[in-house]
Amino acid sequence: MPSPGRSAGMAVIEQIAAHLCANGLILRGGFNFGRGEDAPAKAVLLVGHGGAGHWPRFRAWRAHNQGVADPLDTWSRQVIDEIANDVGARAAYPNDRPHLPFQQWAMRAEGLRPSPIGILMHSEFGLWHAYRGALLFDCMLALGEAPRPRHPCDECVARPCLLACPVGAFSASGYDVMACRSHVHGEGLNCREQGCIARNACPHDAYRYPAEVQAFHMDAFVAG
Ligand code: B12
Ligand code: SF4
Ligand code: SF4
Repeated sequence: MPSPGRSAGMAVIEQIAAHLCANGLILRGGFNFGRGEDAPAKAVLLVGHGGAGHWPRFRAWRAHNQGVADPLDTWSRQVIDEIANDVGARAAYPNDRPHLPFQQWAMRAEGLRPSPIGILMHSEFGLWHAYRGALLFDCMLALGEAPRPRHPCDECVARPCLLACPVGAFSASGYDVMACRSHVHGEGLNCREQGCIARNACPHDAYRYPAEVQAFHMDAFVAG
């Protein structure tokens, strides 16, 4: 447990990072909310994965938990709830309702910016990363300034991600969820089996999820 003082120390953050690492997850930065800001806590640390680093752990867990509903969310809750309990934080999840602004938090925590297709671009992981939860603290954390990483989209002139969707779901007016959904539910076998073609068109693909992981997420998208 962190001391009840004003600032949780680096030791707590290192303890969290080690516990996450043992589960294939990583700390995705954090920040202190501003004084007077409408916020659910005084500080937040984000938990997620870069590439599919979590997948072997999750798959091993799933082999012993067949038939569990929302398996990735359930596994994430088990791992992150336990850590939250150990360090005296509250856990929050991206699919909790009302939806918490995970992408806005990620922009503050790691200095990320959105790609033209909505997914946040990461200088190392490209479009291949996501958030599995957040740890909310009722005390300030000893955190430095957010990094200001390179934004690869700034240097990408061709923008193939915007051209690849077979139904033109991405345009200047945003992401056409209905067009995407009806294609994925209908003729879009490629999207269902191999993942979003627009996301896969990005050349920053060193951490691209394996086909099995992409198919898992598309199944969830179709079912949702
Ligand atoms: C609702 C939702 C959806 C909806 C609608 C998206 C939309 N039009 O906004 C649907 C079901 C369609 C969807 C789909 C996907 N989503 Co989604 N989604 C969410 C969810 C649960 C809530 C978004 C929200 O309303 N937040 C509340 C507002 C207040 O928070 P916010 O930070 O301001 O919200 C930002 C987003 O809405 C974003 N946004 C706007 N348009 C789009 C379009 C896309 C494609 C994305 C990814 C984001 C996005 O703009 C806001 C920026 O401030 C978030 C998790 C979360 N809690 O944020 C995930 C989240 C945004 N989704 C995510 C992902 C990866 C996807 C998919 C790419 C993956 C998938 N296969 O499921 C798909 C895209 C479809 C595809 N072609 O594959 C990730 C993004 C990670 C990242 N690297 O940025 C998140 C953060 C979940 C996570 N666990 O990490 N999603
Ligand atoms: S294709 Fe280019 S613009 Fe699109 S997400 Fe990748 S780097 Fe960014
Ligand atoms: S999943 Fe398929 S239809 Fe939906 S945005 Fe991606 S490429 Fe387009």
